[in-house]
Amino acid sequence: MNSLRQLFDDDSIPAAVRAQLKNQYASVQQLIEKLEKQQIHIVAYGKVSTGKSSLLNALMGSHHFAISPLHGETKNNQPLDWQSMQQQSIVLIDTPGTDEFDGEVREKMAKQAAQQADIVLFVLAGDLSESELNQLNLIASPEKAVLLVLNKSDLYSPDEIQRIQQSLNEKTQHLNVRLVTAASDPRPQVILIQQPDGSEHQETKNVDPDVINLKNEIWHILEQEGKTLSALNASLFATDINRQVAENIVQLRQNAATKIIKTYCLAKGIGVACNPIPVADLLFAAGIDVAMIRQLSRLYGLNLSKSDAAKLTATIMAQLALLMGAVWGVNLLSSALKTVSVGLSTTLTATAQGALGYYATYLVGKIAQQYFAQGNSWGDDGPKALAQSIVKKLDRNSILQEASDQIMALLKNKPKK
Ligand SMILES: Nc1nc2c(ncn2[C@@H]2O[C@H](COP(=O)(O)OP(=O)(O)OP(=O)(O)O)[C@@H](O)[C@H]2O)c(=O)[nH]1
Ligand SMILES: [Mg+2]
Repeated sequence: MNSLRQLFDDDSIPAAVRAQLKNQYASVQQLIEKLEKQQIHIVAYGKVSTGKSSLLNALMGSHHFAISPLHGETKNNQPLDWQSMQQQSIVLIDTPGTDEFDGEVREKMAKQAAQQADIVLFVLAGDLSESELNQLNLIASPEKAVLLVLNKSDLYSPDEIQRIQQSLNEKTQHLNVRLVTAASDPRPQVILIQQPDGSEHQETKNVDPDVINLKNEIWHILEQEGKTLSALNASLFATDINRQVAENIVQLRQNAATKIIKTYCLAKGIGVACNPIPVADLLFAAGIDVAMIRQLSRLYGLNLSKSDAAKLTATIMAQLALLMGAVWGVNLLSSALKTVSVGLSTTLTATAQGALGYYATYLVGKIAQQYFAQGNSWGDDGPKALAQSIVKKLDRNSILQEASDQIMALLKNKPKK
């Protein structure tokens, strides 16, 4: 049994069971497709020189969009020419800022921006002017996620920020917008250094952009819209987000990984139950495991090739074979047998073997997951130690029990041969 395709075509497995496995597999495919294909469009929008281009650069941590103190640095005036940058599933779109005099063009653009974007960043460098409020009225709607970004916050004192925030809240209370402050390209700080001899001199220190609140707000909007899975691997969320968001990201990935692993485990378990193979070969019937590892690698933004996935699988198998050599045989089979309830003696051994197939794939999946979660690394102590710690951590009997319950539930209507 080398692959899912073979399994889906295998007529020793009842057609209804195959259909069910196919269904589960389709939902894993959907999850991966969302991760890879669903795009999230974030548009920066606002008056000239409010810092739209620098804000997008700061979000991505790179200098993709040109910035300049001159008004009108971002020039393309046609919405179709808007500059964009794609980072995994997130597409950032920069729009040219204009001044107060071209209301009509702006109005058109506002509509375009609103239509195309999942999230609009309406960028301000101070309080809202009347023309900005008009634009905002055009963009904001109950269905549209709009973040009102008070940028250049480094230019204001905390009191001034509070005053501007208050005014912004008053002006926008009828609208569905959220307010957030940022500093996308803060001025360097001048600091006075006092020498031991009492003399003083000035030093300038660069200040990092501050877009943490903005990133968090973006994540919350994606959460509300059920789009977090798509955003999982975007580098936008790789660093400096708050603890709760970071925990959510880890959790989200773990849940998706568990779903992938369990789907492949069940497929393997059913395959083995219907076509029992010698227990000693279980570790090396690897086709399904390779496919699982490829899917897991995508979840972690790595996208392994088939041959790299096969190599990784072989490394993990080798560790398991070393570790389990002694137990991986009669011992293990007898503990698997214990999980199968009596009264179904015809399928008893088959189910027990299926459960072992499930367990082997489960171990491979969990070890690979840990390897990916550690950034494609075995950790300081190498693959053997990692495999060992996972085997130790997992409760073998409860996994075998879950496996045989699921296999038996699926196969209970299997016609007797
Ligand atoms: N003090 C301060 N200056 C900023 C900040 N963000 C951007 N700037 C400066 O504001 C100027 C305009 O920045 P851009 O990012 O080019 O602004 P833009 O909105 O894209 O401008 P246009 O494309 O011309 O509409 C540049 O000189 C930036 O260095 C900030 O957070 N603090
Ligand atoms: Mg610009």
